[in-house]
Amino acid sequence: MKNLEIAQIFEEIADILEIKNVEWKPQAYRKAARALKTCEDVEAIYKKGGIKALDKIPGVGQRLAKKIVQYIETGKISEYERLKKTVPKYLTELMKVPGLGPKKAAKLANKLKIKSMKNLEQVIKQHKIAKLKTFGEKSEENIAKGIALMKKSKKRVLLGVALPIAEEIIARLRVVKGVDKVIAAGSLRRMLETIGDIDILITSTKPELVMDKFTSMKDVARVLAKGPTRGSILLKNNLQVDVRVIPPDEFGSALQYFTGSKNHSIALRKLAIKKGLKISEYGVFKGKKKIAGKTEKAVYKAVNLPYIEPELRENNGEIEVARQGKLPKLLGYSDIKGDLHVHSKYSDGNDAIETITKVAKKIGYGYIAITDHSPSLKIAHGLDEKQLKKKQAEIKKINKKNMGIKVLHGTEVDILPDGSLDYSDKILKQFDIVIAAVHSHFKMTEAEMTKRIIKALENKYVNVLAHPTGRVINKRDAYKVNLEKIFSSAKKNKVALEVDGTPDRLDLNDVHIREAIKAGVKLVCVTDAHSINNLKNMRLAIGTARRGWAQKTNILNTKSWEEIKKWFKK
Ligand code: DGT
Ligand code: CA
Ligand code: CA
Repeated sequence: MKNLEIAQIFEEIADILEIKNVEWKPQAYRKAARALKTCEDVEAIYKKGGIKALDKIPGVGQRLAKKIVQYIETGKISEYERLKKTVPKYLTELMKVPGLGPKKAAKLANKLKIKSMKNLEQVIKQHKIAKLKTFGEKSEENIAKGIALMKKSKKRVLLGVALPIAEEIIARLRVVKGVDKVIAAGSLRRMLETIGDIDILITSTKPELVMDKFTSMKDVARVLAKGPTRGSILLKNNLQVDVRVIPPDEFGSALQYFTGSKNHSIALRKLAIKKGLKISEYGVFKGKKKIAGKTEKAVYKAVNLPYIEPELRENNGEIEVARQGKLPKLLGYSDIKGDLHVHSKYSDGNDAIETITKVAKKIGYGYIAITDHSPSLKIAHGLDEKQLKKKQAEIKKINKKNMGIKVLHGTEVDILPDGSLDYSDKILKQFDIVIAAVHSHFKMTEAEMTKRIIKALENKYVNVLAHPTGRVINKRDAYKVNLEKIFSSAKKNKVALEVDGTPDRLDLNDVHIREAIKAGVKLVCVTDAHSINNLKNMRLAIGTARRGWAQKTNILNTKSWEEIKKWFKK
């Protein structure tokens, strides 16, 4: 699977040679790069037919075939290493800007004394490129657009955004003739909070049909690579999707390889080597003999390990723990009995309580808590006492209908800057469930914020702390808070901490969840839904909890409401 890597290197070599005004050679490298993007896996070609087989790839001659072999065997191409040193690093960076290219980049750098991307952005702001004779306004605009594009494509996409996209693509490929298995691998399968690109693995008796369908889907912006068994596309939303068709008897080892994480796989391979085995994407080998590869389970079994769930594969001790036979039995995706954090029309949600209840019942929940905001959160239309009465009466009426699900009257009450709550104890007492949350004054010192939150946890009516760190992925960092102290206070005060499944929250995150569990803290998986569509974000909360090694017993809302109520009692 080194094709793309080698192609990229060839393109860079071409760029550098072009800056140096070398003739012909750049075109040869570019032609070979294009060929590499669409041909079979070069490693496999080389294995089967040696350098002669590589030589036969259209666009790859004897000279470049040698370079490919060098890369396969050493991971480097010496000519590239040498050439790289002959041009400044910033120049190789600048020439990657779409709309700029090697020659223009060199010219600009020279004329305007640009030595970094930052410099380039500055001169654009000052409209210096527009004033250059050979460039002009249009050219400056294009370069600015190129930079914006580059930045955007570097950004990682939220799991909650990538997951439904992947599912849609999978659904489309599943119905193609000849297709048997279709599954997402990579960071998506590991439920990582953000996704670089989507990786899909397929088994099929007709790989060409899969590739045709894959590259001709309506939301494809650009086909990056298309070969008989592998393809790569850029969607119009700038998300890249890689698809590979795998022979059935290599499916397990390929799935293991492409699920990663890279560090997990490296650790696994090291263990295999100790046992005299070799693991690759093609299988587990003892000498030349293949001893496993069809299923992931068999791959792990070959090195004497139990199956390790994808969410654990981050090289965070899971291999060692698996060796000792002490892996946790993770919380399951259907273990949650009810959602404890949902907003209705009463505050800033989209839907009526009865509508939400019907959907929750359909999901299979036994209870659902409607937890609207308190008055100080004005933008969210927090509820005053009079509205609370009305809401409570409405919930009572719905519960009387015996829909087979219990609606809980809850609130997400603001923790004010001094740690007091936005409702009096007299009001708090009337709720079935009270979730406390920080929604303002994020910029306190760690000591102040910790004190503020602990004061709220000590209130005897508070049952849950919402999104405990306040981070918003790609937008806002967590506020400063001493989580260790929060954990011990939560434990002491019988407050559960949230795993909030809002796509850009996922708060607590995987790392904190594992620490919280070690500290003996109880957690709840919730959606914080503001519309019935958001209710399906529960799987994001569950996936995050699994990444934090959570078991069913660590998660309070795997229990019935009666049991939860008992636990809440202070
Ligand atoms: P992403 O896309 O950045 O969110 O993260 P991943 O984990 O999906 O990474 P990606 O798409 O680059 O590659 C998919 C998997 O392929 C990765 O998890 C492990 C495997 N893989 C990729 N490159 C290497 C490598 O150099 N060595 C090993 N052992 N595995 C690799
Ligand atoms: Ca990926
Ligand atoms: Ca990938």
